[in-house]
Amino acid sequence: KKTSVERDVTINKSEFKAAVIKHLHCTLGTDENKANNHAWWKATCSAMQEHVLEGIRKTQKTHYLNDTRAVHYFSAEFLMGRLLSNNLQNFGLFDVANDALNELGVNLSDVLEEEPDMALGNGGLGRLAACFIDSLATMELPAIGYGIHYEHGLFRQEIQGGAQIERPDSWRDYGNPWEICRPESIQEVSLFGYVETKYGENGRIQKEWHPGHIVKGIPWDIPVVGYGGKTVNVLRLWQSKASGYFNWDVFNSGGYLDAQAENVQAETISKVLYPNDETEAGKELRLIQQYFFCACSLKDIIRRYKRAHGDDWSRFIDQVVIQLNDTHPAIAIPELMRILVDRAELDWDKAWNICTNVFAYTNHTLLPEALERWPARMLEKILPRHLEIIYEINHRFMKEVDKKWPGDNAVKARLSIIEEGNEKMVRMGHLSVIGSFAVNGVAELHSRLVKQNLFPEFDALWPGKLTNVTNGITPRRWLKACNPSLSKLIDKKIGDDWPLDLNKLAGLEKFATNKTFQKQFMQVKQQNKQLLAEEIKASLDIDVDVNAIFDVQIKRLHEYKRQHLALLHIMALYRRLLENPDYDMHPRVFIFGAKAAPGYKLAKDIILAINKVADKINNDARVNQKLKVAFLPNYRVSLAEKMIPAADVSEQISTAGKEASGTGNMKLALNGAVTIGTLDGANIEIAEEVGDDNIFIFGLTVDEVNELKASGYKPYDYYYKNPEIKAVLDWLETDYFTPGKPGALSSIKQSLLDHGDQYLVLADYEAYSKAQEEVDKAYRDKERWAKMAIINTAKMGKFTSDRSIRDYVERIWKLDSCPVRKG
Ligand code: 26M
Repeated sequence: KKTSVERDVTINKSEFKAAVIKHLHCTLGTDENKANNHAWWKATCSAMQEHVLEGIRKTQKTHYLNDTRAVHYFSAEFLMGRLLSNNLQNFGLFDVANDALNELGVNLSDVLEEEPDMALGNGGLGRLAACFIDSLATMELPAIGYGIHYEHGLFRQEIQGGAQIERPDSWRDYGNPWEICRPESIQEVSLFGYVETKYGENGRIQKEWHPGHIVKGIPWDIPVVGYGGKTVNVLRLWQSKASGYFNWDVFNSGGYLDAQAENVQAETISKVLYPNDETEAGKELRLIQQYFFCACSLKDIIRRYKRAHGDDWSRFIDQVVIQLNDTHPAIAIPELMRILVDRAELDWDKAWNICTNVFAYTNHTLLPEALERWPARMLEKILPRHLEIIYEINHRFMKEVDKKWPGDNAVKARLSIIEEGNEKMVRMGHLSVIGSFAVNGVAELHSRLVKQNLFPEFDALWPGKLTNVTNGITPRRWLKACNPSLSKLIDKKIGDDWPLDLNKLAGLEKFATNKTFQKQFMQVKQQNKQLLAEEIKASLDIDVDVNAIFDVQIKRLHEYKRQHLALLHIMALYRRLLENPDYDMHPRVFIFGAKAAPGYKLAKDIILAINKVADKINNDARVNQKLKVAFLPNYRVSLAEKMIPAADVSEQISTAGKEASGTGNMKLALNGAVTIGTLDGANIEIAEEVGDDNIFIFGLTVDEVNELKASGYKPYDYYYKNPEIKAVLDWLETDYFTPGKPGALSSIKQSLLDHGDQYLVLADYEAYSKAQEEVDKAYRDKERWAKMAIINTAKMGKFTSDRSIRDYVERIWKLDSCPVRKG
């Protein structure tokens, strides 16, 4: 059978078996008779790690010998998920491993389930970083990811009495077989202290930072195996440790701190991932985390550069580009200035020229509460020299602004890095735009809004700097690995090179109306629904009918994403069924997955409400043949991989203008789910690809949202005008869903009526409800639905992260690929 993927690693079943046994014996010190699935998992990882390490060595040697320009992807989050199945898949050894383990009496899928997710991210932004490094390795581009080696990733979610409880995530407790510690590359990072101003003999003012603390950064490398297994890049994550250095002069007035307490402080830096997404936390430790990984990573980059180029900085901008994943790593800009000006003693202008040719910045949100601002006082305490540098950057920038808009103080106030007010704040977005040569949004609409609303004057000042790169997802994980049945069907129909060239999926379109193919496609969907039904039974003890519509909403819980809009509609369906037992609807299962930030009260109340409503509906014999609700706890990458292949309907219902892109929308459509969604983020581009007949678009547009808000939006009008809205909101306040506890869910009603319904849930309700009726109607026409589902898969070519990376490479990074070959 022909395979179009050239592979670097060839190893047969018996060799694989021998390698696994060897590691069972020699790495784990156990044997075939004693080993449980966890031991088999570790032994299989170790067997793979031999190839992985060989791949890393060859890749690094090749990049070194070719003195390649490389992209350095700085991100506070990398949401990697599980690695074994991905690495097997990308080395082309999945079937070999499956057969080998089978002969040993071991089931590979059970073994894969042993692996804890690497959940070092909150959601979209972190998962995007993981998809991007997969594409970079697959496309054989010289690249490294830099981030934080959190001891605890995103919390594990438990549901108790319907409410979210957070438990620590301990992904490394029993050892991580993939990571490689690199003690030879340990770095030291300074914090706190004060700045001394000195006058050099040449009259040059010299600044010397006398730090109060120095911490060590220990690098751990996670392999990133490209598809085909040729290039293996790394993700380098920094762990903090005490260095033993403590400047008593600085702190002697602050009282006694014993050595052990200092260790605890230093090690706290990489302890835990902040679980906020889309809310700026403003905590000292968060700023220290950001600086810690940026400083370590810059030192690492400079050490590598100097090995090849010595003290000559002139080629730095040819060799190094740094992509800032949101503003979380923006402190790298003043840090590089500090290194160049204070340490390398370059003039300011030379140093600034280097900076502004090295950094590029991606914006991921317009939500004002998510835009990072740090109190100047906090920066002064933790990074006193950096604050001075930021002031200097701003001073020079203000002069540039004055040239363009002479005497215009209002524009200066708007553009300044420093926000004046009660407390002076440093705007990290402004610093990022000023310090970068390119700034991008993550979908067409979002990038337009970044230009028009967020940074309009920056766009006027530097035309062309603000641009768009639409997000993407890796089809290796999000179709080939997570949906093997569909992948094999596609292979048979159009060949197996689509994972490297996703536009090839367009070849499926001509089969969209073919009865046989429709049947095969929908049979695969049915199988995947069966698997998810078993998961739902096991985790929630709910029986669901695989002939029902599986309607899936999976994403972080946030008001702007409007899970509560879906909830109101579910309650309305329930009410319609109670009022009219013959109410005509195709059976439907609403399936949710969502974590709420621990401090986000309303988000947690929405989770509680979904679970309470689910409880009632699922146990109400009057309706539960037609309606079910399942909230699957602990939504994470590995659970997404089970939910996405089983979805019929994809819920993408954010308020227009609020979801920067969305990437779950792409994953679901790629797996043949039909979207019900607003004209927001990448939904717009998905609609362009699949065509209006193959998506259910509803609701207000960005312009209509703005007009409605400008004209004075009154949610009560909708409450009084629409009896269904009134009925379900009033219902929420009774004790029907929370027996004995009336009012337990009333915060949702309050937010929609008394607190102004910021995200226009009530304004979009009727349109959503109508669109859902259209979904119902379409699904009942089996052929129509099969055609829609197939076209969704066929038209997702644009949304491969390979295309996103190609955009970055050609338009921003200017990189060449570097083939890694045997030897
Ligand atoms: C901020 C401060 C303190 C702690 C955490 C944060 C923080 C962490 C993550 C803030 C925002 C974070 O992520 C934002 C995010 O995930 N944005 C999403 O990015 C995706 C990839 O571009 C888009 O598809 C989503 O639309 C966008 O919401």
